[in-house]
Amino acid sequence: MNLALSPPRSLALFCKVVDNFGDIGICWRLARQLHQEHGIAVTLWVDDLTSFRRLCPAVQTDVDVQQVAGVTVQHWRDQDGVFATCDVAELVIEFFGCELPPGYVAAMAQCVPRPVWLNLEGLSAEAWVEGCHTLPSPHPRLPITKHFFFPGFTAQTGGLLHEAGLQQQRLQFQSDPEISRHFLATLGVTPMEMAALKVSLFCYPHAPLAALFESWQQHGAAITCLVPEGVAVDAVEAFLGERAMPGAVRTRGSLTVRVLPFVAQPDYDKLLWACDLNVVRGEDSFVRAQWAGRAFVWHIYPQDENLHHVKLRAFLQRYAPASTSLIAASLRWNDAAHEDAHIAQDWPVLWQRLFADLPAIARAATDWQQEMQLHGDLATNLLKFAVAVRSAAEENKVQSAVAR
Ligand code: TRH
Repeated sequence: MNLALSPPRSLALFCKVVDNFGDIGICWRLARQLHQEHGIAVTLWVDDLTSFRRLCPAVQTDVDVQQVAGVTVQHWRDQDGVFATCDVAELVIEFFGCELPPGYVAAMAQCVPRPVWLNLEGLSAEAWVEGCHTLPSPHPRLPITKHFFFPGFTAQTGGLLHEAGLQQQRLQFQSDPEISRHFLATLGVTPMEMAALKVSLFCYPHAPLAALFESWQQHGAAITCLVPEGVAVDAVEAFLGERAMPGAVRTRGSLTVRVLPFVAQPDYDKLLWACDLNVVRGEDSFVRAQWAGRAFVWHIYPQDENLHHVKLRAFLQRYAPASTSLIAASLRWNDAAHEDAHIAQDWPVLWQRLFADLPAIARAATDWQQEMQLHGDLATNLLKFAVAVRSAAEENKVQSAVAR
């Protein structure tokens, strides 16, 4: 068998948790998928086991090396360490430009053949991504090249993370209201709260939550807002008038706010599937909301000089299900509507319009999912690219030998 033409059998995925849960959320999802669906021996190097445990309760925080769902989880403590070539995986991924331990890179450079080295970047709908996807970046001193790999929304990018059975699981869940009711009941949601319009809320603390809660109180029809523990704590506590612990609940006007436990990652999907509208943030929950087939409003991760507004607009332009009401609410929610005089409506009107459009947005979301799936899933695309890099390296070796 020509190894250069077969997918790598081992992977080392390096993840530094910059903040919150997205870094480890994405890496854990990718690690699991590459192991479970592609049979790869995966080692996930992660520096923050406490954050990891929030979304995967099986993780132990005081262990250096552990097996979780078939993946080797290695606590990444520092940049030190001397590594041998036998320590190096066939595929090495650094997430979001996190710097690999220098000793590991030195060992990579000594391997024959060299491992495939990828930098997995953040998700953006901006056009420049297509031009940068798969670009090589030779190491300044060592004979090894890293390639950039970008997730994205077009065929010229790496696509989106998407597990093989995901749509089937979701459709099964959504086709039987009893499954959803049972799931919500395990989180403490009452039948009366379930009967209302259900919204899950996952946003950053700077979101204009007071204005949102105020509008929803005046909505007329009942709204249940389900907030996992730890999300926008100050604003949630101001509404509740008590500590935002799981089980805390308060109704004012049309709006009931209930605090849920922060659930394990697979259950977070179910929460999205069970709600009529999802407010999501960052990168991973944003992608999961797209696969949920329900309307969502994205609270984008803030960046200097409002660069995130450019990213938000780039996405809204691409996202076919985005109705005028969804665009208006998304821009206002992210404080990005200054240039758009026509959407300077008051909050209650904005939300009323969006609520009226929810069924149509959910219908259009199915077409969007199908379009995204045409690009393949990120894990499979990444492996295909790794094979292409390996075979190109092999080809170069043959060419050089012939030339000699
Ligand atoms: O938590 P986030 O804001 O994470 C990130 C990071 O800030 C990162 O540095 C930045 O680069 C990125 O955003 C853009 O949002 P995100 O990406 O949605 O990740 C949240 C993860 O937490 C996701 O995997 C879903 C998971 N989750 C649960 O497992 N259970 C829960 O109850 C909730 C609310 C989320």
